[in-house]
Amino acid sequence: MRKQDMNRDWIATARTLSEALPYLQRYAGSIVVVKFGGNAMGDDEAMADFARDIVLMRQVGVNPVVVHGGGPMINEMLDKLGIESEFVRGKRVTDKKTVEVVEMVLTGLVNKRIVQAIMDEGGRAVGLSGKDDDLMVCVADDPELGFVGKPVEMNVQVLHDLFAAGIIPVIAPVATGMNENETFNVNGDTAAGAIAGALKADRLLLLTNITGVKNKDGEVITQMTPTEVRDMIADGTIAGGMIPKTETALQAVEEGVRGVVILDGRVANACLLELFTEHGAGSMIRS
Ligand code: X2W
Repeated sequence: MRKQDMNRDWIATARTLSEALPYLQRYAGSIVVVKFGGNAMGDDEAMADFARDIVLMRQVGVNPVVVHGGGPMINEMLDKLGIESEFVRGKRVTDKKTVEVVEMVLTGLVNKRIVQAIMDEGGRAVGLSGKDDDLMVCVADDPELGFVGKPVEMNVQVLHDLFAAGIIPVIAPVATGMNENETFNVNGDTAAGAIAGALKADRLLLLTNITGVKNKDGEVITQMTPTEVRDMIADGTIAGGMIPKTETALQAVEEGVRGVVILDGRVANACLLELFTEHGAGSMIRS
């Protein structure tokens, strides 16, 4: 009895692998940028699951790039230090003291936690921020927001060098400016979109804590064109925090990313479900 059950399991596993072949072939050699938001990061076990998916992608010949957020972790540290911060149109108003905390939390705690998780799963990861090799150079996004950066110049050669070496880049959304000694806090989605655009990535996966873009009846829409997204923003179907996400997606598609998917990162194996199965996950935006 026990033996039969085991046989069934293994046969199903083998079939699953076999069915993945066309998807593995489609994505071999491609570039997939994964935005891992602070809200999508769970406990250590969920982090290990995410890391295993990323290592698996690399193992089957995909070039994954992880761009992370960490908003909740920044909030926690600002609270501890008694520094208040507010959000305007989804972005943190960032003064000099705040940008120091943002840089410490993102490039230190959060970035290294992800690098370590990938290493623990047997991959090779290197953590960097937009400052490293001038990867992402910014100007001030809006005077009202202080040191919040808008990417204006991307230098992605370092990422190609890491791909060639089989190393997974893990990027914190902190950037350098045009002037000496400037540090900018960049929204994680904005940074991921700019990096995916500069790489002309095959996919940008925006992992968050919602199941996707919903229509007026609250159902997740699985496929959308940029025109449909613009119409849904105009008529208010897309609102709140989904606006910056979909705007990032539109810009990325305009810059040559083949498809952007907004999906729930808390679902087990979300990245694999999207890339390597017919099922897919979340909402895909492509022309
Ligand atoms: C974000 C950077 C982190 C981030 C912040 O300070 O919270 C701005 O708002 P999530 O977890 O992806 O939200 N920067 C300018 O984007 O984190």
